[in-house]
Amino acid sequence: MAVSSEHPTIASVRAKPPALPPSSPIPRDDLRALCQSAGADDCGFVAIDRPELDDQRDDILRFFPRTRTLISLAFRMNREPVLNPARSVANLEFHQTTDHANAAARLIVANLALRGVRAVNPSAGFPMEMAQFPGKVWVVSHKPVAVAAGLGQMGIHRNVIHPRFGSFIVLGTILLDADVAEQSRPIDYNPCLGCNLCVAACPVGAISEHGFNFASCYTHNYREFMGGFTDWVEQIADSRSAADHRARISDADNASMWQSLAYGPNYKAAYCLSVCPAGEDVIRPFLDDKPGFVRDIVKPLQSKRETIYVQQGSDAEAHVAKRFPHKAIAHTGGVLRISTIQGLIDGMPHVFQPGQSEGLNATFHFRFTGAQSANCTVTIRDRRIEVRPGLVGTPDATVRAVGTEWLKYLRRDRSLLRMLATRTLRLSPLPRAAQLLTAFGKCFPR
Ligand code: B12
Ligand code: SF4
Repeated sequence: MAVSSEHPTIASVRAKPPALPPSSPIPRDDLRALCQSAGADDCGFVAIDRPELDDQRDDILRFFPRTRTLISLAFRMNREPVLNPARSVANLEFHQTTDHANAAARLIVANLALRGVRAVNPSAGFPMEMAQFPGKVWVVSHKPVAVAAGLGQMGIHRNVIHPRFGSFIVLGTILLDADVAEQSRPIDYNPCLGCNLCVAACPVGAISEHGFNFASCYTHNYREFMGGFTDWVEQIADSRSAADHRARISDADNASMWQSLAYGPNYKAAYCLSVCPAGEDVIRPFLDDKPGFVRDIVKPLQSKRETIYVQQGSDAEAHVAKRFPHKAIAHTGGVLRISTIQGLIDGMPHVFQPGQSEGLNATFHFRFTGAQSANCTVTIRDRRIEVRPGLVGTPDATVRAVGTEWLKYLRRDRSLLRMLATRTLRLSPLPRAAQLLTAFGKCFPR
């Protein structure tokens, strides 16, 4: 391609000295001042080669190959709106703080560009990379970066708790093509108090001694996002008439979806954050009067009359029925669609239902053949699941299936249980395998 050096743009640029990237590391205090002036409430700096980034370094470098340092940013949310039972109020605070985080990150990147430093600002929350849905749609996992950058530690509710601001923060990350003179290090204690108020407040029981139940939280809290939205669309497609549609979805649910589409998606809960008393700036009311704190902050969320979205046969459904009988239960369709056999294998720990697995202690070998061939070993024991690649040890049951056929069934029915009940699989040893696999299927509800 012949480009004339006489072109006015080229001539003008050549006439000026180039904006050189800094040859020495950026002083930490300079960068901190820049982040604060842009609106960040706290920040920290982590080099790309730090071990805390091992499991996401490849993804980050694929996205921005020049990354040498990550800036982690924390933005404080106003606490009173977040803990208010009115979802319209709490969601406004989440959305506005997230907008503020994105605007501040953008400003920092613009300022770095003026200094000759190339940098990018992945979004704090949405939008994300939906071409990768239902896989990992986020560009950077902000939480591990924040922990490495000394902005807090993960609490029992699996959110980062800042030593001062507590759980009431939105996180952001900036990737930059420069070194920073002094890196940040993790704080040496966890601000989480172990009070378990998050466990008590979560309407779907997503936080327990078995860890974080991703499927329970995602099905209810994200009813109006991604998979929940797709289910809503499918309900419309399946409706035979307006009356049939009305029987499936209430007017309030339709209006809520409209509101989400018009004004930004509404989270249904976030109660785990609302009730968290941790953090120096936050803890005082809890320290002064614990019963009063529970009465004023936890109880209104627990006693709120609202609809809870669950999958049929899930731990969440059992939890709502037992702990919150005054809350209405609505069944959703499958909100986590499986599109590849590898996705099925990777996704098993995220959709596993510890409660439904009670009494099942067995090891399964899965041998998928054909276009999507893969082997894996799944062990379910004491309400925990372990998924290992390859065929390990002696199984209690083996499933042999053509991968693409398996997917076809899953796409149609979206029920692992029904899939396992079909006779298209070759199981061994029969009939014990069939019995064990029926129990296995219950751990992954529709
Ligand atoms: C995926 C995601 C979720 C998922 C999973 C939550 C989770 N605990 O990770 C869902 C949809 C359930 C969710 C819910 C919420 N989230 Co969210 N979420 C994210 C996101 C996009 C990535 C999280 C992540 O890094 N996960 C991976 C590892 C690091 O986390 P983990 O706990 O070890 O992994 C769990 C899950 O992520 C899941 N998982 C891990 N890998 C994979 C891969 C795939 C393909 C899938 C499907 C799942 C999955 O399994 C693990 C255990 O259950 C970040 C934004 C970002 N770009 O970082 C926000 C973020 C973590 N969320 C945030 C918030 C505020 C919330 C909500 C309060 C939203 C709301 N208003 O209701 C709730 C709180 C629920 C909770 N107790 O965690 C904040 C947390 C701030 C903080 N103080 O730490 C973040 C950082 C957004 C932000 N910019 O501030 N979220
Ligand atoms: S509510 Fe209590 S247990 Fe849960 S994260 Fe906060 S301090 Fe930890």
